[in-house]
Amino acid sequence: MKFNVKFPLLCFVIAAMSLCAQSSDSLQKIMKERGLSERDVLAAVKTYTPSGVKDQYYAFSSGGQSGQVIVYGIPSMRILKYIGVFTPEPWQGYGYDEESKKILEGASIRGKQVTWGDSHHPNFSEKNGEYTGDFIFINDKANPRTAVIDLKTFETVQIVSNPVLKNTHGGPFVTPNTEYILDAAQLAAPFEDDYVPIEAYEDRFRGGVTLWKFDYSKGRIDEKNSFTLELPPYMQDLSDAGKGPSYGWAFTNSFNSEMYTGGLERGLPPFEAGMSRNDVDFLHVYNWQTLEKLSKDSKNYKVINGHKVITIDAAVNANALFLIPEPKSPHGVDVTPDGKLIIIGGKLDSHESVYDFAKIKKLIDAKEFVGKDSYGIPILDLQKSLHGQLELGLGPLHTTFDAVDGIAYTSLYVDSQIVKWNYRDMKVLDRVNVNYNIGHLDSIEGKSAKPLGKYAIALDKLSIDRFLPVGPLHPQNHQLIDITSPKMEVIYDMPIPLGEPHDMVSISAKKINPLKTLQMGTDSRSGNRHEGMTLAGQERVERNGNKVKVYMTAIRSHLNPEHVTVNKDDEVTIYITNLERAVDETHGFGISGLNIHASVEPGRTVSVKFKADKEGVFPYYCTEFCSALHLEMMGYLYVKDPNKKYPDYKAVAISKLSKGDLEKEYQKIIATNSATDSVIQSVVGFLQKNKYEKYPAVKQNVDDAFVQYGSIKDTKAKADAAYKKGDINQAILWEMQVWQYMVKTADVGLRAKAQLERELATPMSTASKRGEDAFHTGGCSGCHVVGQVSSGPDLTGVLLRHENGEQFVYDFIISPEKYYNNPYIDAMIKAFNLRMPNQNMKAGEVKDIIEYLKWVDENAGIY
Ligand code: K7E
Ligand code: CUA
Repeated sequence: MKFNVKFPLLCFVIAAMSLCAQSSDSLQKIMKERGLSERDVLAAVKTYTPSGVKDQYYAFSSGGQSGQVIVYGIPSMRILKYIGVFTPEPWQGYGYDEESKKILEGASIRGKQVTWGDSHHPNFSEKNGEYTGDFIFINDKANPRTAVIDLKTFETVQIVSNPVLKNTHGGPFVTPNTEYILDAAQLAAPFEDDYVPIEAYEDRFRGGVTLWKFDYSKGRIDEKNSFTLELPPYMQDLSDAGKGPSYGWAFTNSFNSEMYTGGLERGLPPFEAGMSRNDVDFLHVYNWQTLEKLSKDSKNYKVINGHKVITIDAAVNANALFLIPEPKSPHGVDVTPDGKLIIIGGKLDSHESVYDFAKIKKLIDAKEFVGKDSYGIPILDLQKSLHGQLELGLGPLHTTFDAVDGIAYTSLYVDSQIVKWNYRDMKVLDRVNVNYNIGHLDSIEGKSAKPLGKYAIALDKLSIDRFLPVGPLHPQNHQLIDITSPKMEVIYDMPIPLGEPHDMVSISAKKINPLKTLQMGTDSRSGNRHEGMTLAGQERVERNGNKVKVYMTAIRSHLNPEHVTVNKDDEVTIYITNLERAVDETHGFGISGLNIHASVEPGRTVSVKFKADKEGVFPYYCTEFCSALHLEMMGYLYVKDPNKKYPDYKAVAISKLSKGDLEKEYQKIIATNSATDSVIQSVVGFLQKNKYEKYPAVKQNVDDAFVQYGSIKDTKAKADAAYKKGDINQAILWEMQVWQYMVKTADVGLRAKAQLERELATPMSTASKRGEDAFHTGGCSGCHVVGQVSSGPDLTGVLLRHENGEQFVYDFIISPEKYYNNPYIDAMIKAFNLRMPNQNMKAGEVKDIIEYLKWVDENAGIY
């Protein structure tokens, strides 16, 4: 393999990164120390994403046996979130708060709650075959369930369990306008829930594909209007929906057309031997639009477990179900972006088989069949259905597509490779080794009607020797591959330490627009207002018999109420509302020893419920480090036995200070509060003068600040009342609370002010924008903070402070050491105890920085 990047080019790359010439020496040094090749450095440049910079693409990967979905960014491969789906996830309170418990309980299998899932295939909602970025669907193979994740909140909002299939795999594959979500069976079993001996396999065991109707406007699966197509017990596998010319049709593989049932204990060869005996299995071809019509007339279906199952006969009679032989025990089936061809991974056959939908349709229309299977399903001729077959290597499994027409990437499980090939003229173009044993693979929006290409991601099953060893259970390996040039190149390895992800999908970040906070009082799982929404001042405890409801609020940095007393055996529900409006000010709520936890994001109302079956004192507290007083964000739940007598305790006097000392302390806090208030007033004045309400993001923060500020009046009244009564100690405590509100008001207010300043600032020229970057990357911001004196002086007005300012600043940045004896500079050095170092800046960079400083001055009135 050739790799022609020589030092000068690398130098150019580095120069383009606006590092100074000298840095290439240190780069060489680091490369040597770390044993990096030039190719490694290029790979790093392709994936490295500086602090604060966001990725271009989102990846949503299945979390395998963890039952979760893993979200990460491409190309940085930084993990962003694990979304709890089939499995409880404590951080998000998923499976611990009442709203999410309901979702998990809704996913019970025959009344039994299953707390793990084997998630395989995440897929996006689609419009015209293109990803919309509104929803992600994911299946659980082990316990046949399908989940809906709303990408406004990145939360699971629904899980449905399959009423007739006992094990599914070919799902959730989405039709081009998200009309239906396919969920195909894998391990055949009786539809009914009763016992059936294996001897009745051909009679009573069945495969099938469930078509879950999706109500896009509600964002939920409509179980009533969903149905299943009965299929022979051929062990169906992966599926895909047609699009374009194949719109309305869907395709499902199978691997046991032999209907072999094994039985080592009966002296028979195992499943694996009998299931791979025939040279071919069956590709199922069916028309979901016709099936939808059949589902409206009861003569076409049986109702099993309250669910419509369209019979094989009804589907065959309506010309909606056909079989085509496919090379033995295939795995993946992928419809090309244009919907014209269907690519089937050989698994036990070294070929990819490409079927031509136009040819299939012609055979169907002409009713040209080579026979019927034992269930009466017409079989089409393999050769007449094929566009072609191409030998790719050992164990071809899955395929994804490039932005360039005709280019596909296929994983080879046994060979541990990705093959790039052209499915139009059936030619292999390139291969790259991956580490090791790849299953699915993806390219950006690769399975949609409009793939973007750019990167491929290999989902490797084994990592073996790639990472620091962590015991006999090894992480999986996701490898990022640059596919922009003819030769594929692995540029990043990311261990996935959470289950075995089978598949993933990726999407342009522009298509994902999640909420940053919630509307006050929202139940995030339903999107509606929560019945337990509690605003400031509405906090209370209500009792009805032995049912106790606590309406609690959380705001930096206290929970209200802070003490809750209930009787033993009460049934307690606590509703918690986070009153914050500021982004990322999440509070958590945990009670010690009761297996209770909730995550309460700004605006959210969530509830927890438990039976207080043990007497005692149970501390509760906020579980997110939300502010400097986070540890103080706590309270106690007391569970009393109503039949027991408890001794009486008198509250102990808190303060041992003399009256005079108390008075001094009181005056001090009064002074602090009035000083803090004047800061707030100046911020408020600025915000109001500049019409903050016109800028939604700013308004959100200002509103939040006002919520904090609004609490001051009552608190202050309490302080004054206590002072009047002569309880100075109490007055001090209330004044301290006033100060807490003020600090939080000021905190959010200043954030809003900074935001507004940005909004109001004159637009930056390209040069000043470059200058700002150089200011940061060149190290200036290490000592200088614009608008503020820091380790170095504030640079606002620096161009005006000196005679011939621009020239002076330019010369000073280029060679500061020449000025160390200049009296003004010398005074500065003494004041800051620091000398401006030579940052080895380029002339162009310094000029840009001066443009940036001019922009700062233009906006200095605001800074
Ligand atoms: Cu090939 Cu479930 Cu799609 Cu595993 S599946 S790899
Ligand atoms: Cu709220 Cu910690």
